[in-house]
Amino acid sequence: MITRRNWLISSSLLAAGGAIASPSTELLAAAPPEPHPVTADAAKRRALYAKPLPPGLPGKDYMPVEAPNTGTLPFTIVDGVKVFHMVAMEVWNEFCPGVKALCWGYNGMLHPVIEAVEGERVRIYVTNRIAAPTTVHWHGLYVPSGMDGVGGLTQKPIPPGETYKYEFTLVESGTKMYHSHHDEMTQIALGMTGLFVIHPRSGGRKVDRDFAIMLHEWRLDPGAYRPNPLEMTDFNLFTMNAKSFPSTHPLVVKTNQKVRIRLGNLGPMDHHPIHLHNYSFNVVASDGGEYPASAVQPATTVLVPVGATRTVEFIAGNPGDWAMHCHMTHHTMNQMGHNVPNMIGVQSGDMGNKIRSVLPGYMTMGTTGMAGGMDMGTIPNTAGMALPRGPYGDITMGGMFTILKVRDQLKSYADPGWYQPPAGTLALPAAQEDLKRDGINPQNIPAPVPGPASPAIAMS
Ligand SMILES: [Cu+2]
Repeated sequence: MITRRNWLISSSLLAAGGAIASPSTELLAAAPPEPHPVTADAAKRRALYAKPLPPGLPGKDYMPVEAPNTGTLPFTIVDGVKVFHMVAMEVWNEFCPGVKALCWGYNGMLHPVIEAVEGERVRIYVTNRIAAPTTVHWHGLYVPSGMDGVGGLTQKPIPPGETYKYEFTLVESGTKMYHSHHDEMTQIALGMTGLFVIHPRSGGRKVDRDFAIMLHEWRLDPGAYRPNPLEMTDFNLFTMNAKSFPSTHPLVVKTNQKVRIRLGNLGPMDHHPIHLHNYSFNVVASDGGEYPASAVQPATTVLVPVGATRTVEFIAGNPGDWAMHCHMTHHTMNQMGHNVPNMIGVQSGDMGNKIRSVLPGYMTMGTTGMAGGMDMGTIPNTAGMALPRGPYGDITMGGMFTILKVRDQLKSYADPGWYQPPAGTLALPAAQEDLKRDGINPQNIPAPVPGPASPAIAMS
């Protein structure tokens, strides 16, 4: 085999001998690239699973994932094959209190998880109960080409009312996905996506809790009841398993549990930097497989690109209520942050009602920002600034936001309510004696830097 070192030596010898020092294409072609370890392993697995292994069972061969706010598809076992039946259908989804829309999903759910075990054979029936032809593509799975689910390319789209059969052996473990691959712009925008979790045959690295969360973004115009698939940039509902905060069920864990969170993104356009407060987690895998140990990264934010999964793991050593959210600020604001004139510093008075009398649906931004609330009028089916209440006041976040609730004592994984911080561990108004001791005089506030004079604006 020609290694890079050999090649350098032979090149320098050639150069020393007065020959032309450029490498011949023959030499370069003879040096095979090192196979990626995951690809190499997959080749072994393909050989190993030429004869499928018996179906793995939850609780015995794997610990099922927990998918807050959605479900896992049921299966039966027939002659050693795990059989699923997906039904593509319209689903009414309530994103958050007061906002619902008619979406497209499967089996009455949005983003239901398919869960299986490496080495087993699956047979997945897909019945089409939406009004348009559809397919299901198995994203990141190694399947025969004719099972890849690309409408027109690898199969005929499934007509409304018909049932197609997919069947293949799962040769790789990992956090994979599935989604419609026919009229993707419409069908994905309406919700036809989900996680496909394949557990390693060995059981893999043990954790105490294993959460699965599908990220998504939607355009739902205020007052509308159908997401708009034509939107390209200005999405206004951001969800985890199809829910916006405060409807996202918290991730409830006991102190010191080992926690895994699998994040998938098949939203139409945006990548989501998901940030977990307090904890540094390890980013351990993508939909391509487990990262080699040398590539595992500690981080507090993981970017989940469109068309990819990321898996993070950490030990929940610090009790509390810890926010976990997309760090794009508009992705935690939902509809109220969109197409609204900037009203910071403007005395808007009764302007909203006046404009709405000629322009129904008009909204006015709060004049000190969004935390002051928005003048939404009475637009139905709108995620207005009806801010979720926390233990200390309004929580100025909605959208792609949930809470990791870590507790020393838990009787169940139901929502334990708000964290009660031990004495001395809560941010409070500073005591005068503390300020004095530390040499801080609150009266000593620097004057604002003078800016250009602006005319007084009164709009009432
Ligand atoms: Cu985001």
